[in-house]
Amino acid sequence: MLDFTDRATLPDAPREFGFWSDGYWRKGVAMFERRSPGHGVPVTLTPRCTVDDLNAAVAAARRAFEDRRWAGLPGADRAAVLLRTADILRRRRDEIAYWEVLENGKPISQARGEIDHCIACFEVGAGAARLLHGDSFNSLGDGLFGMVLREPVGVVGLITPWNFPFLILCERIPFILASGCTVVVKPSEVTSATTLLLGEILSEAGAPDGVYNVVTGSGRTIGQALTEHPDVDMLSFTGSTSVGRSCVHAAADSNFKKLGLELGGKNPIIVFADSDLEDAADGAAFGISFNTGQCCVSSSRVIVERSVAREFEEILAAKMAKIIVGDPLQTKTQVGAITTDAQNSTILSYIDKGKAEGATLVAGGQALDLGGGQYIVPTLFSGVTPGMSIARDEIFGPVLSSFHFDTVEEAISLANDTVYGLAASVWTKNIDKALVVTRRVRAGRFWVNTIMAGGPEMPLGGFKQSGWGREAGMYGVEEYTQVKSVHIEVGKRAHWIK
Ligand code: TXE
Repeated sequence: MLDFTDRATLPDAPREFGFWSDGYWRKGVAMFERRSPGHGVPVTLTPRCTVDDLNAAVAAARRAFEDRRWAGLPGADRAAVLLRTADILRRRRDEIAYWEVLENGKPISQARGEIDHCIACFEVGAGAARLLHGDSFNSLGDGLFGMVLREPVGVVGLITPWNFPFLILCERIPFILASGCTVVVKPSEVTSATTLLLGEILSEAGAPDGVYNVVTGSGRTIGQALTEHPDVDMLSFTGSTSVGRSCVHAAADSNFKKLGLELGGKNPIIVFADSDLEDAADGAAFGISFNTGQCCVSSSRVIVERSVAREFEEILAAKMAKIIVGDPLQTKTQVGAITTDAQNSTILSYIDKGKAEGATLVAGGQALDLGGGQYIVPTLFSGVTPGMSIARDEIFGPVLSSFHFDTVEEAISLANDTVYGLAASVWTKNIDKALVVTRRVRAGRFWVNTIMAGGPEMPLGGFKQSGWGREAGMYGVEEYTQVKSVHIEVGKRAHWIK
């Protein structure tokens, strides 16, 4: 019996999972072995599903949608399922956090906090299920009445990444289900366990068979087949900008499925001289180190007013040196392991590029050997110029680049000098500067004197090449609907044929 409390240890043998389709666990034929990025030992076995498995899951989701076993229920009944799911998640919180840690490498205390956020997503989703409504037009004259109905889009395909396997899932599933849609999820092959566990949890909460299905496997086979599937009405994809682009092509070449895309970011944090520099440095250290910087909204570019740049960087470097990097199963750990070997190599190669291109290394800059697993110390580069690769590319690791500015215009222009537009933050005690920057920086999520704050009531998504559409809150649930204009004649028709 595994212990999921603060005494949690590694499993003796990897846990084997089936995949979840049409309300039941199904046995995989070939399996994928996942090693814990924090320890290097095998922790889970998940199925490498076939395209036939995917087709069967899409067919189950289609049946569950068309016979109205889910969409036909009152919103209150869908809400009840989502609220019961929140209750079960509360009960199984430490267990889900445990598998998340073993597959992803994030610290256990962070993972538990994320499950709390997921519970809130289900509660907000339940509210959305009850509040979702259309519109009416009583302004078309006495002879005509207009209604705008919101209807579920249908069968949704959901492709999720490895950085927040359960959190990204839960920022979408409650809203997909609230709208009345059914869903087939393809999680990242390296972090599928918690997405699979949600199948039995939703079933226990009363979701009818076929409403939520999970097909595991590689992006190139299962993911690609889902994006091309002619019987999937909408695809929500979170991952790299390059795969996001291939989703657009696949949608165009198949059935013009509706798309929601949350892609990369190179997010600025603007620090003015009049800010509380201690607060801003704490925000910047958190913004780049949280989840080892493997976060689409990581603040990876700090843009600081030149008059305080040296002082700010000293405070920031001192704070970064105090961050506790280590074993993700220890509750005191703040920064855990890098999730994949490929990502680890990418981050280390960008640290080398930063040095080679002439930036000054102020903090970190090296891997940490803990005798197993892969760790990188939070890193700060100063004197970064816009042409450098560490200035432009999404590194997706704990590597922060510092730029200096003299005027508000210069700060805004540096912040917008990226193809991305996911998130941004500004630190100042001057309300005018805060508002000017908030209005002018192009990003879907914005923080003033804070960072990565918020809840599932607020929409999330990006401008520019960071994606299309919004997830969470009422904006999120509406993405999974389409509107139908209904025109009702009142009284006797005025005849065309006299
Ligand atoms: O992402 P992929 P990767 C960025 C980040 C990172 C880079 C590469 O910069 O370094 O992407 O990470 C599935 N058709 N982000 O390679 O490949 C895949 O199985 C359909 C930012 O891991 O985009 C997984 O489930 N699906 C990001 C999901 O896509 C395909 C989070 C994401 O993997 C597919 C992750 C295909 N052809 C990475 N190929 C964020 N916005 O948070 C792969 N997949």
